[in-house]
Amino acid sequence: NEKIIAASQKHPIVRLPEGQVYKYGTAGFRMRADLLEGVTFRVGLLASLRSRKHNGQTIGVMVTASHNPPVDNGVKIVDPMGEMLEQDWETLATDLVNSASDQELVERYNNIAAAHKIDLRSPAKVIYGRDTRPSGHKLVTALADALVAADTEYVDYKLLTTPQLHYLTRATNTEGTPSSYGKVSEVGYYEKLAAAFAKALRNKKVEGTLTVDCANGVGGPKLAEFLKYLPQEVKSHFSVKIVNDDVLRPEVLNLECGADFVKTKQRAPPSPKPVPGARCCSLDGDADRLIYYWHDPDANFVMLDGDRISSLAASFISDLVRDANLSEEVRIGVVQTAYANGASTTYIAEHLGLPVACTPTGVKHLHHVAQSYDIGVYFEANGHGTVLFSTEAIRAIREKQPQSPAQKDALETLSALVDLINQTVGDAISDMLMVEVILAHKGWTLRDWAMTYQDLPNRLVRVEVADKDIFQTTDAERRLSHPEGAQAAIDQEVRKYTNARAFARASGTENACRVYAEAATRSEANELAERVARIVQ
Ligand code: 16G
Ligand code: ZN
Repeated sequence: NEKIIAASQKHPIVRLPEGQVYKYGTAGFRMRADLLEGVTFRVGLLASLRSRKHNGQTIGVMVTASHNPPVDNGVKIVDPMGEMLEQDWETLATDLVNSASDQELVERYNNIAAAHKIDLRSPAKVIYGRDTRPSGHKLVTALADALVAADTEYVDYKLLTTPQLHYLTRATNTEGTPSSYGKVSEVGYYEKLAAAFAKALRNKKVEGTLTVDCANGVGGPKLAEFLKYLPQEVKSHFSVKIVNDDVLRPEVLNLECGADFVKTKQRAPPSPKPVPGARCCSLDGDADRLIYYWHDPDANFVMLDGDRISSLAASFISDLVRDANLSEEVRIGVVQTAYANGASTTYIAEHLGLPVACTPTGVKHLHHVAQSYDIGVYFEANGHGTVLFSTEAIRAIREKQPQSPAQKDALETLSALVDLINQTVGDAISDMLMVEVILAHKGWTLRDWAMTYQDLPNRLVRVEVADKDIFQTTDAERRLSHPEGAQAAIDQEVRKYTNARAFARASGTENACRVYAEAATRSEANELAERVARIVQ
C-alpha cells in the first residue's frame, strides 16, 4: 500500500472542474494529454487487478487517441483474448480513476480485490504499447510505475498500432497451446499476415498501385515494416505507395488526412495531390480504421467506407463457403449499426441473402453480436471492423475433405483468410490486405466494387444541446424513448419523404447529439436531417 501511495504521488491526478468526472467510455479514457498522467497510473493498477482476476493471464494497455488531434491522448485496456475490456470493469475503471486522494485510491484498489476475490500476491502480467504522440512517453512511464508498485510483470512494446497490441495480448495468452494465435512479437505479427496474404492470393496478381494515406500516424512505419516480410513473388506485383507517413512532426498527425478526415469530409486528403483513377485508402492515427476511395474523372470523389468493406467481405466469403460445400454447417451473419447506409443493408439481406443484425454504436457491441455467428462480419460505417471465425467454423474449414479442385481452392482461401483477418479487433492493415485479396480474386477495380449497389444520399449533423443525456434510445439507437414525444415528431417528418430514414442519438464521445438522415435524393436527405435536428435542439 505504501508503495502504491508513494508511486501515485509522482503521478497526481488532475482535479476536474466541479461536476465533471473521468469516464471510461467507448474508447477508454480519452482527453487532452495533460490530464492523463494520473489517469494512466490508475489504469495501470486496474490492469494488474484484471490480470490477477484472470489468474495471471496477460492484459494489454494501449495508449492512443486514434483519430483525435495531436494534443489529445487516451488509454484503454485489452482483455486476455485481445478483446475490449468487459463492460462491468469499465465501471470499476471509472471508480478507481476518480478516487479523490491517494488514500482513497488504495482503498478502492483493495476493495476491488476483496469484492472480486483477487489475491494481491498472485502473479500478474501486463503488456503495453503506444501510438506516435509525444505525450505517450510520459504516460507509459506513469503506467510502468503503477505496474512496479502493484508487483506486476510487464513488457513495453513501445510504438505499436492498436490492433498489433490486441494481437500481442492474444498471442501471449495462447502461446504454446493448440489455439496459439501466432508468435509473441511484432515480427510474428508481420510474418503471420505476410504468409496469409501470399496464401490467400493463390497466385492471383494485384493490379496497379495502391496509395495508402497513413494519417501521419503509427500505421506508416508499421506498414513499411510489414511490406519487408512479403515473399518475393508477392513483392513483384503488389505495389504500395505510402503517403502521409511523417511521424517526426507530431503536429501533422491526423491533420487533413486519415480515415476519419476522408469519411467525415467526404473528400480525399488535399496532400498529396489526388491522382485521377488511382486506387487509394486511408488509415486512421492508430491504424484500426480503413476507408477506400478514388478520384473519378467523371464522378469526382467516390468513397468506399466500412459498409462497402463489409458487403465486399460478406459477398466473397459467402461464395467461398458455398464453393467449399460448407453452407450447411457454417452460418454467416453481418452486423451493422444504425449509421449503415440503407442500400448496403438491402444489398446484404436481399442480394446476398445473409442475416443482418443492428447494434448500438461502439465496436464492443458489434464484436459481441458477430461472435454469435459461425462467421460474423462486422464493420462500422467509419471503417472499423473485422470478420470473426468461430472455433467450429475454423475446424470445419481445416478438416473438410475436398471432393474437387474448386472445393479445395475455396477451402484453402478460407483457411488463409482466417489467418489474414485480425480476430481480435478491426485492423486497418489486415483489412486492407483482405480487400486487396478480394479485388484480385474478383479481378475488380474500385469502380467495379462501387457498382455493386448505389448508396442512398445521407447527411450526418452534429447538434449542440443543453443536456445530451436526456436523449435515450431503444432499438439499437434507431428510436428515441426519451424525451417524451420526440420520436413521434421524428416519425412524422420521415413520413413526408420516400425511402427515408432518420434517427437521433447522444454522442458517446462528445457533448452533443448526432442526427442521421437518408432519403431518395441529396436535397431531401439534407432537408430531413435539418428538420430532425430542429426537433432535438
Ligand atoms: C468510438 C468508437 C467508435 C464509434 C465512435 C462513435 C470504439 C473502439 N470506438 O470512437 O467505434 O464509432 O465512438 O462516436 O468502439 P460517437 O458516440 O461520438 O458518435
Ligand atoms: Zn483508431
